[in-house]
Amino acid sequence: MTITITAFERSPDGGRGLARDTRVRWALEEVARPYDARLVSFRAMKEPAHLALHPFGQIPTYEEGDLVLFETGAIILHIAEDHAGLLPADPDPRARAIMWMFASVNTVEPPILEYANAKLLEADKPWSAERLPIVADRVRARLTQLSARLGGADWLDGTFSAGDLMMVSVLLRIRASGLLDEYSNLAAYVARGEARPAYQRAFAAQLAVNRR
Ligand code: GTB
Repeated sequence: MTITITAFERSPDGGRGLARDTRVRWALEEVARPYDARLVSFRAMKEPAHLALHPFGQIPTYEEGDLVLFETGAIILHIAEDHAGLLPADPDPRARAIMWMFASVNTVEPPILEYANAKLLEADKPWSAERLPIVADRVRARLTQLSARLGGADWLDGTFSAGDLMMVSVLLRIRASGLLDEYSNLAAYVARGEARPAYQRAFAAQLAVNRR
């Protein structure tokens, strides 16, 4: 069955791979599942046809036959449950990999998004210079904890899983700030994720769209 995802017609990041379709592309590449990408403009995302797929008018969405999904974590969990390669078969490590998927978006990503918004949307506010270091410290608090847990391991829980795919994707969002480089094991962890051939193919696919 054909899989179709949606992605920005033109990503605001200019092809740095930070929009969330890259996470879905990466998961599909890891399990060697071909897919089509339908590109949508910001305007089209808010129109009824797209809102029928995604009630919040965002990308990515995922269509496979009659199944329509939105929310990146749910999409990746569906892909991982449907194909071998992204979740361990044993129940306990499988549950832990899913735990890391949730931790990435529920615990690590929120301060990272707060930081991104503070830099992007609040830079012109009179209180911005005072607030930004506070928000940066909230990111550091999470990175310190994550760094301590990862230690010298390659991946969060044994072999690479969907938990790592999502955590690496979340951490990529903060790399340009320099905060990630304060944690050499996390910087190396992200570089390991990026070096995976499946990530490279996903990155190239989204870049091809944004270089047009
Ligand atoms: N919780 C949802 C999920 O995980 O799927 C969040 C989806 C989401 O935030 N989608 C964004 C979107 O459609 C694109 S990825 N935004 C348009 C809108 O809300 O109107 C977030 C994103 C956007 C831009 C950059 N960037 O430029 O660096 C990075 C990430």
